[in-house]
Amino acid sequence: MPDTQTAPNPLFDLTGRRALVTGSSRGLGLAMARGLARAGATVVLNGRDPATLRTTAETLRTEGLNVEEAAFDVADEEAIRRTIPSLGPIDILVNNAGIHRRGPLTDLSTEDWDAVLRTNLTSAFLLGREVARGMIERRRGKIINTCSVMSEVARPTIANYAAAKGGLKMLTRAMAVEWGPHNIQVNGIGPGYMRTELNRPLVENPEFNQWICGRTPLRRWGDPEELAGTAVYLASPASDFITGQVIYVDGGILAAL
Ligand code: GCO
Repeated sequence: MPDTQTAPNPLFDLTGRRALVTGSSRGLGLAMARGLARAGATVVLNGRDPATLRTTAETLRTEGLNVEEAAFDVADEEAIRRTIPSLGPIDILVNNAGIHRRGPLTDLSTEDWDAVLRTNLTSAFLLGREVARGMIERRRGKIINTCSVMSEVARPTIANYAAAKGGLKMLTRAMAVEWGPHNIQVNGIGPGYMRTELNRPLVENPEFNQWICGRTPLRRWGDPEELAGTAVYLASPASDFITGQVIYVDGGILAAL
């Protein structure tokens, strides 16, 4: 009789699965990558800078986790076409890479608009299209798109980001509808205000910090590690009948007026 106290719960066991997590050198992507690896997956880390990616990979390896490295720009279609086939079968794709280029809409440059849409939205299409081909052949796959509370609401100075994250919510549903017959589940994770490098200017702004904590029912910023459980859930057999959904990990901010 197996020792049920220590055996991983098969509902959440990712042993033998290979996951690609984009933008996983740091922040939300690193937290989700660590969670998936702790659940047994071999995780392919991604970032644009090979040196930063190597440092992160070595840290996770010292924790006894199985990780590989794939440095490429998720906005670069040719790099995607070249790299994805070399990674071996990908069972779990987490489209997490994202950037911010904040500024008033009337002053927003077309370059800043295009850069955010390409990295935060188009990349999920490019990677999803490439990775789904293998998932369709194997008749099994999990795709998780990092959406945002900005998939539902907006605030001034982030129109490009909100448009991209709103689009990513609908791309999640479109992927779910199109690839569901192939037993591929596609869902989104919608972080609330999390303590990340991208948000450091906001966390360190006393007025913004007070506003966000006041608007958030749990009265605090989230920690990136608080996304890991939802990522493992959506990557595991526990969510095999869930697709086309976005789970918000937001401290309740979307529930509040
Ligand atoms: C901002 C923040 C948000 C959060 C996150 C919320 O400028 O308002 O950076 O975009 O990072 O996306 O889900």
